[in-house]
This record gives sequence, C-alpha cells and structure tokens, in this order.
Amino acid sequence: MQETILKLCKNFNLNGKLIKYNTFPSGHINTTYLVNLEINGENQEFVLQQINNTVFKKPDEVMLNISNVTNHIKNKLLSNNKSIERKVLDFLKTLDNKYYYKDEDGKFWRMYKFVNNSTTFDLTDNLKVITETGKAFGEFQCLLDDFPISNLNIIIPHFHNTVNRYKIFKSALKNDVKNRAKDVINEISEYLNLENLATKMYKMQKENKLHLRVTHNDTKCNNVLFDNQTFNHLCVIDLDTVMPGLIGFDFGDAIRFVANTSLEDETNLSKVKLDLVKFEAFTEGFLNEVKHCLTFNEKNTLSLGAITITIECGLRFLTDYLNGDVYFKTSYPEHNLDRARCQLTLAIDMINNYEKMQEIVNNCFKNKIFV
Ligand code: ADP
Ligand code: GN1
Ligand code: MG
Repeated sequence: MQETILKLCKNFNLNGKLIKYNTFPSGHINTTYLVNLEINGENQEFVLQQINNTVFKKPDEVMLNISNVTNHIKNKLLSNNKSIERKVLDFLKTLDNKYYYKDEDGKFWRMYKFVNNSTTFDLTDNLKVITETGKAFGEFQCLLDDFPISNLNIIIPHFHNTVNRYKIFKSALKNDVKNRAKDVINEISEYLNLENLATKMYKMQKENKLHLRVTHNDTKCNNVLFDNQTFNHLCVIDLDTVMPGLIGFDFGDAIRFVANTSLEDETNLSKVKLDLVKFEAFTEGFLNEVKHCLTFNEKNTLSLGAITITIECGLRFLTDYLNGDVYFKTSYPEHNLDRARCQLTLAIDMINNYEKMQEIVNNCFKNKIFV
C-alpha cells in the first residue's frame, strides 16, 4: 500500500517523503487514509480517499458538484469578510488538472488537505458539540441558499425518494436472493406498516407543498469538523451527496444520528432511544441559522423529517441485508440487520415522542434569544 500511496501523492503533485499513513475510521461507503508527508523539511498531513465507484457511478460528476459547492462557500465567506481558514475543504488537483485520479485498476482517488487541529465525533453526550453540529449544517444551508440547484448533478437518483425506497425493498423481498426473509418476518412487517408515514413528505414535495433546496444528504455528526480545543464547528465535510433535497431530511438525518442514545448499530435495543435533550440542543443550533428562511410547511415537517429519514435508513439497511450486503460496508454477517433493528426502534421512539419534538421546535421558534 505504501508504494501505491506514494504514487498517488505524486499524481496529486506532492513530492515529499512518506512519513506514515493510517486508515481513518470512516463511513460505510468510501475508504479514507490520513497521509503524513515531509515536504521541504516540513511535516504536512493530507486526506486521501478512494471514491466507491459502485455507489458513485460518475466520480467526475461528484467532484464537479463538490468543487462548485466548495468554491461557492469560499467566495461567499470572503465576500462577507469572513475568514476561510479551516472553514472550507481544500482539494488538490492532479498533474492533469483534475480533482480526481483514476488509477490503472480503474479506482478513483481524491486528495485534500487535512484540517489542522480538528476532530470529529460519532456518539457524543456533549451538548455543546451537538448544538455546534446544528449550527454547522444550518450555516451550510445559508451559505448555499443562493447556489442554483439546477447546476448540481444528480449523483444518486431518487436518493431520498421514500416511495422508490419501498419499491426497491419490496423487490428485494420478492427476490430474496439469500433466503433471509423467513428469519426477519417481524422486521419486514413493521417496516411495511410504516410506509404511509414514511412517504408523506415525499408526496408533499410532489404536490409542491415542500420545495427543493441545496442539501447535504448525509448530515451525520462525523461529517462536521470541530476545533479540537474549543469544539466550535469548523466545516462540513463528506460532500459526495450534495444534491437538491428537502431541508427537513437534512435536519432529520442529523437527529437520527446525533440525538440517538446509542450508535446506529446498537444491538441492545433497550439502549436505543431519542434523547430529547440532545434533540433540543441540535434544533437550537440549526434553527439559530435557518429559522428566518423556513416556510410554514418546512417548519412543521422537521420532526416528521427525523422520523422519515430514520425509517428510510433502516429500510435501506434491511434491503441490503436481504440483497446479501452488497451496498454498505459491514463488519460481521448480521451487521445490516442489527442496524435495521436499531433504526426501527429509534423510529418508533420518535413516533411516540412526536408531540414533544414539535413542542421543542415551536419553542425554539418563539424564543428570541438564540445560542
Ligand atoms: P466517509 O465517506 O467515509 O464518511 P469522510 O469524508 O466523512 O468519509 O471522512 C472520514 C473521516 O475522515 C471524517 O469523519 C473525519 O474524521 C476525517 N476527515 C475527513 N476529511 C478531513 C479533513 N479535511 N481534515 C480532517 N479530518 C478529515
Ligand atoms: C452512508 O458514507 P457514509 O457512511 O457517510 C450512506 C448514507 C447513510 C449512511 C448511514 C452514499 O453514508 O446515505 O445515511 O451511510 N451514503 C450513501 O450511516 O449511501
Ligand atoms: Mg463521512
């Protein structure tokens, strides 16, 4: 691997000495390395990522979206007299002036500068970090509110189309290629019972009751970099799925991840709950940034967005389990099933706490003094 990394660095015009490299504990799709190089006597760190081109079938379009969005954020910060230092990702270009490199095996790679003194969180009880996560994704929305959505490539068509997600699920169930359906009858029927609720927002969008904005579509807490001393948010990362979408889904995906009492694959389901204190902390941070621009329907569907995305994510894990674990990386044979069970438990707890979530959202709107 060492030789491959050196060769890749050279292709990104980096000609230093390789000090070390590590795999980053990262998401379920791409593979990430932290690369340490000595360049002109100075130690410098870079992030090297292999883009999963089974999931991202057109890596060039992914990188075009990312570079356009990143440039827009950079220009907007500068025109508002704000510093761009650690606030925006800095991608490297290859020798042939591209933001990605295709190697001899057909693998796609990209490289960017490591943001110094930064850290990320998976599960955290620190309410400041949770509020900062809300601010980071809210700020991301505002920075891109004048980016023309028609300029974005649709990276994964129908990504949060829950009607289509149910269609794909039913087809996986029918094919049942691994003969696994018989062992998960309860989970299957519980997910099917949630179909009406989970498809409500998508239908509202189709009826023009909710409108599309530039959304991130993967608003997990570990996609925000924080200063490792102050825990103030720095920038939003993992921009692969930036596409037109509903703001309630970005809000909801973040709640699914950050306001859960457990990780997304917890097997002890008695530990899996929506934490309303964390919900409030995130909502305050997020609404602090975006409440001025939300429509009535957007405000009223934030809690439903959390329920919808939690059901959708669990359904995707269960679909992948039925398909034989071909999409998400897994660490053991029943990993996707455990994830699907965890998301189902969380979604049901959210449904039971719907009124309370709505009350918190309404209070955040009423309160004049924000964090
Ligand atoms: P994945 O698609 O695998 O989730 P990410 O782009 O989110 O990939 O990167 C994985 C992890 O690598 C992040 O959660 C973060 O900890 C770290 N990371 C990524 N980019 C940077 C960066 N520019 N500076 C510091 N850390 C980073
Ligand atoms: C995947 O790459 P990662 O782990 O950040 C997935 C998201 C899911 C998430 C669940 C392109 O994100 O949609 O919400 O797993 N990304 C893609 O953890 O499918
Ligand atoms: Mg990520």
